[in-house]
Amino acid sequence: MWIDCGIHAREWISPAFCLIFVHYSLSFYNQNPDITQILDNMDVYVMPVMNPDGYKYTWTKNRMWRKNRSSKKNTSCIGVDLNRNFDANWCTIGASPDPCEEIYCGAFPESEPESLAVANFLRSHKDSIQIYLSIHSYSQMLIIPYSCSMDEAENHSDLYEMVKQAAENIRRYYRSVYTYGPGAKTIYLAPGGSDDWAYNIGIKYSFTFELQDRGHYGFLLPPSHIQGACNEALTAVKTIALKVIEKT
Ligand code: 0X9
Ligand code: ZN
Repeated sequence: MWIDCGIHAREWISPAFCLIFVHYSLSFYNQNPDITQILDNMDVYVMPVMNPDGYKYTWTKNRMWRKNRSSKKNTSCIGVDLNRNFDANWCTIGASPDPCEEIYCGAFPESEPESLAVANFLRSHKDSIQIYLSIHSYSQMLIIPYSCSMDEAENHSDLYEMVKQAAENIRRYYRSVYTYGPGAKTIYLAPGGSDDWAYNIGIKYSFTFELQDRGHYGFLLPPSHIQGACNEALTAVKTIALKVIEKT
């Protein structure tokens, strides 16, 4: 299983989730039966911050920055949306060729060092990685492919059942509502995303989670909400990982 956090700079709950996930794994292996079963059956790659320059910028200059911080000749606008820079219907409707836009797709697929590095790693490990998981915020959604087109994924019913069960577990344990479904139909058409790209290279259990909240604090989720938000996401990760283990 691969989990990345912090593709988008301002979504601070996301890097927090990666850290809490690692801490939980190290603390509760051999204590909690779910995480024990997961770690007994799979290796987990965790990338805590995919967009470190952007993330730093949100701490120092502009809390609402989304993209990376790359600069380009012929424009004073900075940054590429890393979640529009992957090779999945790259730069079609839902992304922008304008470097000044928040959803700028970059000069070509994998033009950015961050997306290129992740794509290279996943390409070289695709035969062993079964689950791709990307953590974002906010809106409380569990998203499955596709987001880059209105097509249905070939194993749609499998994926749909998994996110449905994950959302039900979150609801039961924490009384929080998460919606779920294919990205293009659940949020909006958004091509060039890492989840669709990973799915297309053969990682058939591919997900994007949008964590808390549903808009009250938005990206500015207060510290007191971090643990609760991450517990919900952890429930979803466990539900999905255990399902995949059961199938194999
Ligand atoms: O638009 C995005 O990249 C994600 N939403 S966010 O508010 N965190 O920016 C949704 C990503 C869903 N997946 C793809 N678009 N592939
Ligand atoms: Zn995001």
